[in-house]
Amino acid sequence: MLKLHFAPNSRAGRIVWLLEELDLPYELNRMDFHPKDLKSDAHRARHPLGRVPVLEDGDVSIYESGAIVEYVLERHKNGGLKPRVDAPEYPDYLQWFHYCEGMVMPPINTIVVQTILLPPDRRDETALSQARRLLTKALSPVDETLAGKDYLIGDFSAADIMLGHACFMANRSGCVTEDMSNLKGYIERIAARPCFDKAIHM
Ligand SMILES: N[C@@H](CCC(=O)N[C@@H](CS)C(=O)NCC(=O)O)C(=O)O
Repeated sequence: MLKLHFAPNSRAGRIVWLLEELDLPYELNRMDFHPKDLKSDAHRARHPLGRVPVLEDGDVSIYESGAIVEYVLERHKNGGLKPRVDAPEYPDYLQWFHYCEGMVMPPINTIVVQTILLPPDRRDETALSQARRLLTKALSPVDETLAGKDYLIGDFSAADIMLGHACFMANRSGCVTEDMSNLKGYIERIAARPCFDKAIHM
């Protein structure tokens, strides 16, 4: 049985969402998003930085949300969520899958650090407003690619599990501007998926 090490309001939600969409059974180790759990010796043995998500599958233990998504699709996929390698959508699928951690999450990380993790007296307003601007800029091509499409490559795919989750988080931080109407609609479609709703409220 797959075992997911999870904390609420984190990227671990992506893996819950994936496993629910694929209808795969899994066990959840629910931790608090707090150093007492994430930085414990037990969790550092699974992830050297004490982060989530981590997935265990028999003798396999793997971290990095994108790697976990690919691992699950290749070893356990239940009929899809990614185009074939020779499909015309495949390059776009790869691009948007990796755009998530490569371009969208770095400014989100800074926003979380500067608004939640650091104590108020150590926060840096300049770093925060730079990150907000950068995030809005990074979302602009996502808004453009969604013109006339429900999902990033047309049909729902694992690229939406990665980048759609990041877009939902970006919207919560107020960085999706009103003129990004394609992206606003996309986030509504993502939020309306029952498996996403389950993952985000877990
Ligand atoms: N690139 C990694 C990032 C993992 C990561 O930073 N996870 C955050 C939650 S979203 C975390 O565990 N933070 C706890 C901490 O920094 O102490 C991934 O995609 O899995």
